Amino acid sequence: MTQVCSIIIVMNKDIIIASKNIGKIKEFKEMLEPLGYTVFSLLDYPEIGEIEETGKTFIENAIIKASTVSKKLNMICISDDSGLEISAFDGAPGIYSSRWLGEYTPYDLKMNYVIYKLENKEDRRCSYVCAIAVCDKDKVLMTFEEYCEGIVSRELKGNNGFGYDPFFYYEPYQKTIAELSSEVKNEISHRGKAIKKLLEWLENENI
Ligand code: ITT
Repeated sequence: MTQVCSIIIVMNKDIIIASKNIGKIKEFKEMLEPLGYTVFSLLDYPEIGEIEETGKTFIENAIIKASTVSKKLNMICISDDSGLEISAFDGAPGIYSSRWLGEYTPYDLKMNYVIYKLENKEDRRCSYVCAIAVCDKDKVLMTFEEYCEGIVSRELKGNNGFGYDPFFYYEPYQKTIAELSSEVKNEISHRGKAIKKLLEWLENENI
């Protein structure tokens, strides 16, 4: 049965990302669709409800999401669990990044709160983490984890990207990630780097 599912994926190059996050899905599509993959997400499967992220690490949560959806759809699934780590906050919000300070609190408010808290702090380092898991039901086929290092800027800048991008200052380009084009973000970001590894793996596996 598993082999039959794999064959379907080989022929169609269909990929399902176990995510409802529009920003993430857009980045997966930007990187995978030019190479002939058709990317589906949980937005195409509203019947799959909330998945509880009970893991203690990005990788654990990525595996929970990919394996849960793989079992429900009976096909290989890919997931992304990611977040922001702020050095002066001992790595918070980390795996809680999306719900931190309230699930429905606008990101502008969350970022301005951080800027206020770091006002007199010297250590403004932060990093993005992205864990990707590929699962065939309970079987973990592969995991990747990648990072992007930055500093928390003193003001919000830029309208591209999503989430914390307007205050994530990427020193090599002297811009926030929200000021970078999506092409540049996909080159340097935690997710872009993890998706590149995923692509190599998919090609090697002939998926
Ligand atoms: P799914 O579980 O449905 O994928 P989610 O948003 O809940 O959606 P996560 O639990 O992985 O996913 O949380 C990721 C959060 O980390 C995301 O909502 C942002 O707050 C932050 N984040 C991750 N990558 C980011 C990026 O590239 N730019 C800005 N913020 C990012």
